[in-house]
Amino acid sequence: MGTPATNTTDRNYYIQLENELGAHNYKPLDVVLTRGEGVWVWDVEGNRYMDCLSAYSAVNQGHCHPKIMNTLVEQTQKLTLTSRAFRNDQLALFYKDICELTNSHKVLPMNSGAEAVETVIKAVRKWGYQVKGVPEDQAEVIVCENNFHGRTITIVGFSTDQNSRAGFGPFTPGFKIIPFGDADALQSAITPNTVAFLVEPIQGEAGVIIPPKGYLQEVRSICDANNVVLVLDEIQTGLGRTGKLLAEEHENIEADLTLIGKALSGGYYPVSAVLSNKEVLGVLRPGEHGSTFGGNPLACAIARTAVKVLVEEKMTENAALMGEYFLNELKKLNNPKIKEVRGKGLMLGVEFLEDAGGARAYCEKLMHNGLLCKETHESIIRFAPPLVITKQEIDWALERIGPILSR
Ligand code: IF1
Repeated sequence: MGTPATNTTDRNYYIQLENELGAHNYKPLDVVLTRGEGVWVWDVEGNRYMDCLSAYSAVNQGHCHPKIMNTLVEQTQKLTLTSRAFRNDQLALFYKDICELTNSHKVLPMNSGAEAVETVIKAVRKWGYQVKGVPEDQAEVIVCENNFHGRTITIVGFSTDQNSRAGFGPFTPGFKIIPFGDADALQSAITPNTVAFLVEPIQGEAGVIIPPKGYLQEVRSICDANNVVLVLDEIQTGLGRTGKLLAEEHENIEADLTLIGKALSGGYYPVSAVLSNKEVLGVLRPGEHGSTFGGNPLACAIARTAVKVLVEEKMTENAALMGEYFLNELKKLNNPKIKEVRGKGLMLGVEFLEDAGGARAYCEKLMHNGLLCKETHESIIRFAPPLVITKQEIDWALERIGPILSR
């Protein structure tokens, strides 16, 4: 198959090449995108779609936000990567902006969300040995059923999703799994060797699972009473997605360590970070942790603008307002096959009954009507558009969702 002189508009050219040359670790919808702006994306054939996935909440600011792009172009022409063997003029400013924004007092920058999760596991284990007095190699971290924290061997080792873990053993020891949303289960699982509880404030991949009201407050008290570090994975729920800057704010608590990523760069660059407001990161001494790209000047410059526009353009407030409207309208869907409609801010899920024929079929139909979304666990459709969405754009989406999801 020869390469066409210019980018062909025939999506099948791209699909066949991907199928022939790429590993098949994804089953994407057969739409080949070439341009994005705000909530809209266009495919190679010129069709326009509303993006209701936002790259799993990495483009909260909307596709190709011009101010973030300008920062990327500007910084790219100055300095992109120095390694952490030397300092640069963007890292300290990134620390300052992020700490002021999130009321944190220490930051450890990484690249992917999974790297931030791995980093926090190393930090809490070392804190356990050096500060809490847990015997060497006995540290326990408690996680929840149906968690999603990334794809590394250690992380999938404590997943309860067979697709994520089957065939990848042997796994890292030192993790206990408890039901999500059950504070008593956390209390019962804690031992003198427990160093941390790692949990998503709302479980995204599990299907927008919102814990009972008061759960995070109970968890906060239990961790305080047992000298257990509370780690909230806000890589998907953070940075405005649920209508608060961090989802923990819905329950007026503060995690000891918070993980952010994805929208931290507005979709321009892999940037993640471990935020701390408890003395834990201090256990990491020079040479004990790091990464080639972690905290590079390009990543830091982009992240600074990405959070700046999030705040300046009141995207979090918009997510709360538009999310409530979107949720209330979705709840009006009149389809006996719908089991539940739920969400917080612009993190919404429509769950179908098992015998509804699967959420994927609905996603395919929505795609043919100009709306891109993704099913999770066969029976749930997630709706998570960029936080810049307007009421008019939500109405445009509802005009398409209504007829399709009501059948
Ligand atoms: C894929 C899922 C979502 C995350 C939370 C850590 C990470 C993620 C709460 C790791 C990443 C991504 C991974 C991506 C699809 C997407 C996803 F379907 F996989 F589970 F969003 F729900 N914590 N989630 O959601 O961050 O290393 O990817 O930067 O693996 O296909 P990452």
